[in-house]
Amino acid sequence: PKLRVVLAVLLPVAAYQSPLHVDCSDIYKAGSGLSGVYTIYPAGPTSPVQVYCDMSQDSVDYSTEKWTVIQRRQDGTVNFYMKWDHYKLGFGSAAGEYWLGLETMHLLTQGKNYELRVDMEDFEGQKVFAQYSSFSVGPEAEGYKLSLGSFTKGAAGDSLALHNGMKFTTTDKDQDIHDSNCARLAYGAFWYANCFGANPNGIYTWGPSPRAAGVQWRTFKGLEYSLKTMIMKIRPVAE
Ligand SMILES: [Ca+2]
Repeated sequence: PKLRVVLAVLLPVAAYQSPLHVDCSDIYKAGSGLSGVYTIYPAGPTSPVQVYCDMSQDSVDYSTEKWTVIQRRQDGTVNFYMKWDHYKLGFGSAAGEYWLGLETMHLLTQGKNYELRVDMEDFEGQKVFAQYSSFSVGPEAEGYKLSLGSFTKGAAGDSLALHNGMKFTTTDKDQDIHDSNCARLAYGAFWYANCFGANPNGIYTWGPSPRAAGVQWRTFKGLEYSLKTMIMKIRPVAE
């Protein structure tokens, strides 16, 4: 009899499907206010994705940021010179360096309106960022095309403008507008044009880099300097 009472209490709870968190903003709303690795479900309950949530405070108004990190370079421990399938599905570790994956980025940005911020730091400790009013990634059938809003702020300057509207290119899938393959020329993978102003997924080469193949942001340190950190993160535009 006691068991029956317990079941009667528990069953309605078990039958209730807890809401699935789609991004770090949802996780924050559910009560988790700390930065760290969380599981999100952009494609539903059968497809969990590990992600790093940046819940740090805004330096101006002290509001919590709720950023979902989609790309992170910080120490060169993960090889980013990868092919299409890896960029489609994601690779690396949410606790360290990683690429979230184009399919997940597409699903996320199809569901909500996001803004983009790119944080970066050089090897002398100088930290800057670049922020954009919107960020979305189209479906694979359209080459995971990048749609970027206007540059809104940041001392890093705008190095992504020429990437807006471009399809994604990897060493084994050339969708750029250059005669050759920009992913091979720049040792990376990105929404290359002819070829790039930013190369976030380039080779990690610890500072001065004689050729344009490093982790670069042209309007910050030029195309012969590979940055120490590069972090791309998104959050829903004020709801
Ligand atoms: Ca090409």
